[in-house]
Amino acid sequence: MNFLQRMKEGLERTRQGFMAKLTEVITGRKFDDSLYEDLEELLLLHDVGVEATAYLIAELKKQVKERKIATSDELRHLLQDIAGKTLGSKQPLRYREGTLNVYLVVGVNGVGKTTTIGKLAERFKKGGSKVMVAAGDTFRAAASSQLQIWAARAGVAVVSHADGADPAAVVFDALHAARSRHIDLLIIDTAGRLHNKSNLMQELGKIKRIIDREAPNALQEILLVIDATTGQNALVQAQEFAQIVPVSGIVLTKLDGTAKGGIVLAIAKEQKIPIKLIGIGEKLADLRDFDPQEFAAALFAE
Ligand SMILES: Nc1nc2c(ncn2[C@@H]2O[C@H](COP(=O)(O)OP(=O)(O)OP(=O)(O)O)[C@@H](O)[C@H]2O)c(=O)[nH]1
Ligand SMILES: [Mg+2]
Repeated sequence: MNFLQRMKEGLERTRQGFMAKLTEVITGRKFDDSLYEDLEELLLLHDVGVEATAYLIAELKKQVKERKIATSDELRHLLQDIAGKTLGSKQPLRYREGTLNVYLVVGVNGVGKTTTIGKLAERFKKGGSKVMVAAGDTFRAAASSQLQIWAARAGVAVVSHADGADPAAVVFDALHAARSRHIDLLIIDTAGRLHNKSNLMQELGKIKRIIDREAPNALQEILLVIDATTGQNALVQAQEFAQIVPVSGIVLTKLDGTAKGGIVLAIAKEQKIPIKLIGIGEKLADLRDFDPQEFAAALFAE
């Protein structure tokens, strides 16, 4: 199965929810206000968000005139085109050869942080990098053993302390171990923080300061993992985390589990932070570099 095919499958719920209704809404319709109202409602219903929806509808109206769009098929292609442009350009995960790369993975509980780390560890290990993971989630019992299972599967080193230990101390140790063992990539897991718990957010700030201090020359990515099934709340999470640490990329997981894949458009339009990875399933290959054009194509393809 090729890449696009798998992507289409991963987005099947959204495709069936959103795209099926889109076809229903536009087929055989006159391009008048009532059509645009129905389209607007459809977009909002699928978590495209207020800002992105307003933008898409305005662009659609404008370009329908300019390009003299006449059929519903042309309209669908135009919408795909506009959606693709709204998603912006591809911004892959940064990685620099010959230095230490540090990925700090943050996000509320259950979004898929540890799973994402496991998949990234395996991907980079397979690519020839020396990878280490750090169990910075000392808050939840069994969190570090879950990470250890992933690390064992990927065949990478892991640094962990006892449950309840200071996560900053784990990170400190991991950074030193990474340096002495000439690690290329250190990926740090963190607790599933509740964004309204200021003490936990402060802890995250402390971890960030330790990385800055102990590995000033490392390439850093701070990845915020968001569960696509949480809908508009995803935007709130992004804002709150971004206030504590300089989030450099979003990982949007569980797109396979929702009909509301439109959240991708909302994030792209309302967040300055680029989506770098998306999760469309449980397999290793289901953690994808986010490619806006490929995504739009998979979403709108018939
Ligand atoms: N369907 C699907 N499931 C996913 C995806 N990513 C993660 N999951 C599942 O989501 C669940 C939670 O994943 P974890 O990696 O444990 O989440 P976490 O953020 O580390 O959770 P805490 O450690 O409790 O904060 C697991 O059952 C994963 O298999 C995805 O892209 N698609
Ligand atoms: Mg976890």
